[in-house]
Amino acid sequence: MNIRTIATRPFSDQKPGTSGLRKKVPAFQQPHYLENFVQSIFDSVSAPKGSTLVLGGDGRYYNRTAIQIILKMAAANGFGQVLVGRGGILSTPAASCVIRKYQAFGGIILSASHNPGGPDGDFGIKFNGSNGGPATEAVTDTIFAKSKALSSYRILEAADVPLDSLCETTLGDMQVKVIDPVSDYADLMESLFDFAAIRSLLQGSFKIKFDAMHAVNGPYAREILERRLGAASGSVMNAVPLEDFGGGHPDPNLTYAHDLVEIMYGADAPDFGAASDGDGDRNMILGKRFFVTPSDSLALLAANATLVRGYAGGLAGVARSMPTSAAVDRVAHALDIPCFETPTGWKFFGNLMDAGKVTLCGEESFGTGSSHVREKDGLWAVLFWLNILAVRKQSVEIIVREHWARFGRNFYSRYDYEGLPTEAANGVMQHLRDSFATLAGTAFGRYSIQTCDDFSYTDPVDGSISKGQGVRILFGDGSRIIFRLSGTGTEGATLRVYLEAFEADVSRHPLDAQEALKELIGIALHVSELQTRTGREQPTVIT
Ligand code: VG1
Ligand code: CO
Repeated sequence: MNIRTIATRPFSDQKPGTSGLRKKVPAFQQPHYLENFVQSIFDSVSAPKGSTLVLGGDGRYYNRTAIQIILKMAAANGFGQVLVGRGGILSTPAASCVIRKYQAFGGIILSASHNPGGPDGDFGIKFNGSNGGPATEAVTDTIFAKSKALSSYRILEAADVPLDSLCETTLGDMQVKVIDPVSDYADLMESLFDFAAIRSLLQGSFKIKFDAMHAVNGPYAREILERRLGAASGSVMNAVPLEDFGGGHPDPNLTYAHDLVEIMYGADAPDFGAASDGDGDRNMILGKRFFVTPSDSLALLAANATLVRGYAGGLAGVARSMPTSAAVDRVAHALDIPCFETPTGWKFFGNLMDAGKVTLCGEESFGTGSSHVREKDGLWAVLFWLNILAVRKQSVEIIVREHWARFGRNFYSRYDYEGLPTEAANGVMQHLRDSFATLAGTAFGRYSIQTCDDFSYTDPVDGSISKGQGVRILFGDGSRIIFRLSGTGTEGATLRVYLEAFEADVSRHPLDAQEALKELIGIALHVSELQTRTGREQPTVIT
């Protein structure tokens, strides 16, 4: 066995963001760059000798190269076994499922999620612990500190390992086991949902369309929706994962999932449409010519959870990220269960789920999930909806409208300003923070500002504190404007503006969200001086 110790140099830019380290592919191709980060992970988590690691990614460009490097480094760092998805493929929720099912020490997931891929696109890497969830901030801080000081890494000198068939290979003292990336996950879904009821729904006149966006969920959706549930063949579109996602932006929203949106708003629209992102953890839910906001989707799943087998016993509690609308809070109140407000990013839900405090969680950014794994889960959300639809036998639109009539409607929208000069974006945030004192108590038309702050979170389980998680402008009637800088981009800065207004009056529920939020949008632009400070008149994307 030939283990080599290779000299590296510290890199200063390997700070994990909202979800792991994300950079352009050429950055990862720099000599020793990937290796530096991987060794920093191994040094930070100190796996006992002989531990099992799970490894896979969303199949984007550089996935295969990175997997071979990581396998050889795992062998040189004392792991006993690596479970790797066939072809190097594992969706993010499937990786979480496999870590938990086989009680692995942890896993490395290769993905830049919804960011475009290809030789000039993005790549990413993150570590998940034995609970199947993203490493906590304490761990990612340690990884970052090590990456800035590392002087060498260990790697086994060996030939590449075959990954395209289910087989076992030896790499030094380590076993590499290639596993079916879909079956464990599909079995888990079958244990949570009533597949017989969904199958009979899909075999009637009810039609669905699922857009895998040329990304990782294609094989999962084909197996679950078409094979196990009998949806008409062709119900899953763009089902073959491509290294560059067909040149698209694998982000399931009304802008980027345009193929699906055209179908769902077209003449002969199916009854239900859905899409997921690059690594399969996000979801967008559509009815016939009807869009369900992710915040409403979370609230609706919570309100209907007991209709679904895996959740029939009720929910321990729910959690949402701070910018996500408070629609789910109203459901939690009605159900008399706790509701937690966390910073953005799935890593903050892990402790709450491990402690049994919450069952469902979600984010406004098209992320929904539960304690069945420790990642958000795109197909799971689709199956949850289909199960509810199979039981309630009403359209998506009617179910949502009934929900609003009962709980009120939280109008919601997010404006993204992408690729801004970092200084200008920081300037907007600083200006807002400097304005807190003068803004509190100010009235704008029918809205008056009650308080402003920079969101800070104290984890109720381990007491850790996360500061600077987004500027909140809170109004007397529960409306909110939030400003936050993205932690997943790879070019300049992305400023997100989140807008929310509550409406109890049913006669105003049919209003278009942009119309209902017009006044708040005006206030947001005014108080932030966003347009003058960044020179941007319009957002890049509105969701
Ligand atoms: C974005 C979303 C956040 C999500 C994160 C990872 O982060 O806003 O809600 O958890 O992406 O999702 P940011 O920092 O850019 O706002 V994924 O599907 O990219 O792993
Ligand atoms: Co994702």
